[in-house]
Amino acid sequence: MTPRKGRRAPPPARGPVVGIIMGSGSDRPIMEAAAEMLGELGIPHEVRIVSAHRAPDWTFEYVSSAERRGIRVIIAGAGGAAHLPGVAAAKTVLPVIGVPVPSEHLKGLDSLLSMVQMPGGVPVAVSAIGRAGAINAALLAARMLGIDDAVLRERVRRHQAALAQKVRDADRAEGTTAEST
Ligand code: C2R
Repeated sequence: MTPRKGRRAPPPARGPVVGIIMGSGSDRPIMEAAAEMLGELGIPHEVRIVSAHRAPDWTFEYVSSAERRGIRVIIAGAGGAAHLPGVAAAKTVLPVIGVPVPSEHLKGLDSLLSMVQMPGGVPVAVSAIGRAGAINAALLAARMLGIDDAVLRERVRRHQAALAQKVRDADRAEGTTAEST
C-alpha cells in the first residue's frame, strides 16, 4: 500500500545495536539488569546465551557475525572461569564489555580475575561484579554509542541527573537535624 499524501512513512525499524551475551541461562538474573538499562535508554538490543567453553562454534558464529548484523557493542556476562568476553574480543573488532557474574563458591572474584588478565592486544573493558556491573556495562555501551549521537547523549545526561536528584532527595528525607559529636 502506498502511504497517503502528506503522511510520513514510519521510521525504519532499527535492529539491535548492543548484543548482550551470557555464558548460561543461570546468568540471566544478573544480566537482565543490563537489558533493562538499555531498554530505559531506548537502545535496541538482543540477549543471547553463548558459551565459549560449552558451545565454542556457536560463540564464534555469533561474535563473528555481530558487526555485519549491525551490533556495535557487545556486553558479555560470565561467571567462574569467565573466558567468554576475552574470546569474543578475540573474534571481533567491536568493543567488548565484560560483566563478572558472581559464582557459587568464589562470589565473582574468580570471574573478575578471569576478565582482567587479558594479554596485550585483546581488549576487554571490565565492569563491576554483579548487578551493578551489568547496569554500568549498559551505561558504558550507551556512552560509546553516544559519541556520535547527541540524542542518546542527552538521555544519558538525564539519567545521570535523575541519579543525582535521588541522592539529594534521600538526603532531604533524612531531615535537617544537626548531629553533634
Ligand atoms: P551453569 O549455571 O550453567 O552451570 O553455569 C556461566 O557464565 C555461569 O556463570 C555456571 C557458570 O558458567 C559460566 N560459563 C562461562 C562460560 N560458559 C559458561 N564462564 C565461558 O565460555 O566463559
